[in-house]
Amino acid sequence: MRILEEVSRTLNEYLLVPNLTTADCTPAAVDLSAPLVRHRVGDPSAIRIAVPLTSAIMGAVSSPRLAIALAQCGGLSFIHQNQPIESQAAMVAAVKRHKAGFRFSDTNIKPSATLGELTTLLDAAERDFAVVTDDGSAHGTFLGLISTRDFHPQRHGTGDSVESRMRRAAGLVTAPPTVSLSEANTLIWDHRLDVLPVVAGDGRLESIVLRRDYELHKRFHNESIDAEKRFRVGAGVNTRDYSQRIPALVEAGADLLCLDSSDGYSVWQHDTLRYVRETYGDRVRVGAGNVVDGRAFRYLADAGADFVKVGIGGGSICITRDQKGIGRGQASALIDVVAERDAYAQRTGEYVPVCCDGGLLSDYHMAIAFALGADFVMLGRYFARFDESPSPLVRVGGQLFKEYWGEGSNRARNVSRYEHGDSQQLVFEEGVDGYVPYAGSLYDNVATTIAKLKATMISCGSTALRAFHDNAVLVPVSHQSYLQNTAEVRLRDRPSDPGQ
Ligand code: MZP
Repeated sequence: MRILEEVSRTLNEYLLVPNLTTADCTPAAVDLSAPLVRHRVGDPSAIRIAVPLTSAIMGAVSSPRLAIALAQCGGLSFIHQNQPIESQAAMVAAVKRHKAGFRFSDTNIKPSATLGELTTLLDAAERDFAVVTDDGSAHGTFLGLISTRDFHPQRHGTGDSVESRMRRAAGLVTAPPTVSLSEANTLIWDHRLDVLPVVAGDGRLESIVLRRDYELHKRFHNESIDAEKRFRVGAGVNTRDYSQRIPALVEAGADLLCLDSSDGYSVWQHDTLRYVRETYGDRVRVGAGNVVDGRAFRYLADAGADFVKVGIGGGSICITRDQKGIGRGQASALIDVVAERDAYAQRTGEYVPVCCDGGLLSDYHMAIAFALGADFVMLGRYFARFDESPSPLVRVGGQLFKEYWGEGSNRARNVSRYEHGDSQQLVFEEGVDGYVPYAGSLYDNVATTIAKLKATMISCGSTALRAFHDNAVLVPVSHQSYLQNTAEVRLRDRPSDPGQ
């Protein structure tokens, strides 16, 4: 037996102490891009994301719709693997088929169409945006564009006409086809546009640039508008049917895979990683986990993992600690694994990114995770609350909620057993089946989260994630100071609402 000396700490138990903010620390200067896969120290990672947020490998979270929305914002989703190989591969293929902008859409629509009609049309055509012409044909006079991300039926109602919404969202400014990405960006910002149509001399629409696509691509591409982009998407895999599932996902176009298990420190993960390396070399990238200490990180990194996921028992729907007594506070786990990641990089010259997964219940928890050294984070509850997640929206006691369940819950297991013929019985549950408050659109919420992360980094005098980690000064909070932070205590001190 060995008892670790330190107490197991959560992300809640730390606060950041500001560093000097210098004149170059502005929101525009903050770079949130992050490496996703193993690379030689000093070389760039072959897969990077512009925003360090990934969505959890869960049936209630990562659907094609959410994957597209998150990729548009610069993050990445992992399509869940608690389903037959064919349906998971079909979901991956659906994301890859979707056009990431930069291209003329043949989906034309009349200005009199309603938003409801537009949604149906765009969904059927797997398009992100529609061209609006006066007569609804490809030869009609071009009026502008409307993109799915510009409206949310739940918020705006489906009766709004495309024209009225388009005028608000897209504007009618056009650019010539020779425009470069940075010129397009200037136009987009100057005119406060979400979409910029690019029109040839004869009035034909050549392509469009979307503000979010520009933000997504600008760090990695310095190209003019020529090329058709596809969204990136990841997929979960397991240690049982990997020799069939992985080839199907690769064939469907998955950009990145991840072994999906609550405890990744196992010979099964080692064998699966070896299979990927021997079969595909470096052509297929795969992460592993979850782990909570440096030993397990080293084991998976040595076996060839492209990234390692940290977190056992901290997920908002997780009852593994109650049921099995296994886990570790997320902050303690992260500190241990990050130290080993850096030692491993020094020893081997290979940098293996670390993902902080689960228990990130507020935006500031993400900031703490990055300060402690996470390269990127994985979120379940956060994304489950949005329009784009696949789970049902329900009204309970006059309030809107989205359903959210753990992959170790009876609900997830029943889907597997009854819908997919899986014969394995669930002896005990490790996850719960519940509700999370509905929070609206992913686009709005991710934009707010990014703004908060940037503001925190600026207060800490950093404009890049690695510098933020290197320079961060953190302080553990006492129970009393934690209580002082909670809204409950602050509200108690306010005069009571006279209307109550
Ligand atoms: P959260 O963002 O909701 O706090 O946590 C999401 C993470 O919880 C997932 O990425 C996964 O690692 C973990 N998870 C998923 N299902 C269960 C379960 O049923 C679970 N216990 O712990």
